[in-house]
Parts: sequence; structure tokens; C-alpha cells
Amino acid sequence: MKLICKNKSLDLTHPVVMGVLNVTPDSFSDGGAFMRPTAALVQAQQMLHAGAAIIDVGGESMRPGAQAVDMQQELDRVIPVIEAITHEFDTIVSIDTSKASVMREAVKAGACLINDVAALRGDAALTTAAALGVPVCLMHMQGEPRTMQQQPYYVDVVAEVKAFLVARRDACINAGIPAGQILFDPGFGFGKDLQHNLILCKHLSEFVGLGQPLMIGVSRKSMLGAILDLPVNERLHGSVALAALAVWQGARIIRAHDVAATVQAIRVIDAVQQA
Ligand code: 7PM
Repeated sequence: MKLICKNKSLDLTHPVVMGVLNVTPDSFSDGGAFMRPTAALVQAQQMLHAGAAIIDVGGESMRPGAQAVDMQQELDRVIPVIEAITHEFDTIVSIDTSKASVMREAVKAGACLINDVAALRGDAALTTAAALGVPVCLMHMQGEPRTMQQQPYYVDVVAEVKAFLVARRDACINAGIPAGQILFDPGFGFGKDLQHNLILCKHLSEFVGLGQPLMIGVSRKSMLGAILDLPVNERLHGSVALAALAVWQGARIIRAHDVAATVQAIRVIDAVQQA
């Protein structure tokens, strides 16, 4: 199982970690736009040293209740960072965005994977991603970030999330994106309550059965806060436990903040699976 990311190939024979690099005003303490690419480079270097295979650059806060970010603002945040990372390191950079224009500029700047929490449902996103020719991660979300955690509702969360992803895959294939370039992600915390997230965790192998490589983002999320009653900066052990459980069920890409711990855990799980 290999994705073609421009001139690079992403081998998913073994599970890999995607390191989260948030480029939002609150993500670097000094804040100043001038310092941002430098601070981002240091963080990227640490994550690569810890074994990350992908660096996911995002400029729009997807926190529940967050306001949408203006396009130019998002471009100003992410483009210098993508340019700096691709110039400095031989790695795969993904762009976490739902906006077609950000996808286009990010790929021009060096990104070679699109990670869209809206699964390419935004204006022109599908045709743009198809034209760019890079792999796409389709994530499930019920509702929109601002309101999605208000009343999440499913009759059968596993069946509904699966059906959504399969429908979005069909749309991608119709737009000309090869099936082998499509990733699935059930979207933990995106329009889901604790019970929904737990049921999804328990049934991840069903998503793997759909035939696309599965990506998972559970790192530091509120479901861990709810289970453990711990703040966001104390959710490392819980995050690693869920990452291990996801890889055991066949997930291939783990999106995580704490790269070293996550890489070690999934290497151990992979060793057992290969035995
Ligand atoms: C609250 C909810 C705060 C979610 C922060 C987040 C995912 C993603 C994000 C994911 C994929 C975070 C997120 N989560 N992309 N982007 N899958 N594919 O934890 O689960 O950074 S934003």
C-alpha cells in the first residue's frame, strides 16, 4: 500500500505518525508573524527526529465552537511555514484545510497531501484536489465546527460514518481522484459525543474493511478528558493507548501531537502484528 505524494512515495506497509503542526495565533507563544516560520521549523525538526513520516500544517482552528478563518489570513499563516519545511527537510507535508484556494497555494508551496476535515465538500474543493493530483484524506464530520458538538445524533454511528465516507469516495472517484490516493478518517470529536467516539474506537476494523488506508486523530482530544478527567496537557498516556488500539485494528496513519511516544507505541504494536 503506497500513496504517491508528488515525487515522493508514502509506504503504509507499516503504520506511520503524522505530526500536528498548528499555525494558529495561539500555537506559538511569542505570536509574531515574523517568528512563525522559525518556530514552526524547530517544531517540525523535533517531530521528524522523533520519527514522524508526515507533518500536518493547519492554519484554521477546528476547535468546537471556533469561528471560520478568513482565506488570506489562513494563507498568510500556512504558506511561509510549508515553504520553510519543504526547503529545509525531506519530508511529506500535508495541508489541513477545507478551502480550495489554500489547497492550491499549499501544494504550490510544497505540500503533497490534502487533509480536509470537510471531506472536499467545500466550494471547488473536489475539482481542485483532483487537479492537484495529490492524495486526499476524507474525514467525517457531522454539522460544522462552530455548532457540531451541540446535539450530535446518530441512529447507528458506525453505519452512518461508513456510508458518508463511501459516498465521498465515490464523489472523489467521479472527479478523477484514483481510489489508491484516498484515505478515510472517522473524525473523532467532530460532531460526536463520548459514546459515539467510543463505539467508533471499538469498531475501527470495519472502516479498515472499506479498503482505504485509515487515518485516526485522537491525540489529546476531549473524549480522553471525559474518560480520564484530565486537562488537555495531561492526555498523553490516554492518547497513546487509543493510538495503539487503532493500529491494532488496522489504522495506518496516526495524527498526533506527541510524536515520540506515539511512534514507539505503534512500532511495538506493528512488531506484534508482524509476528
Ligand atoms: C478540537 C477538535 C480541537 C479537534 C482540535 C481538534 C483531525 C484533523 C483535527 C482528525 C484529521 C486536533 C483537532 N483533527 N484531521 N484535524 N483527523 N484528518 O486535534 O481527527 O488538532 S483538528
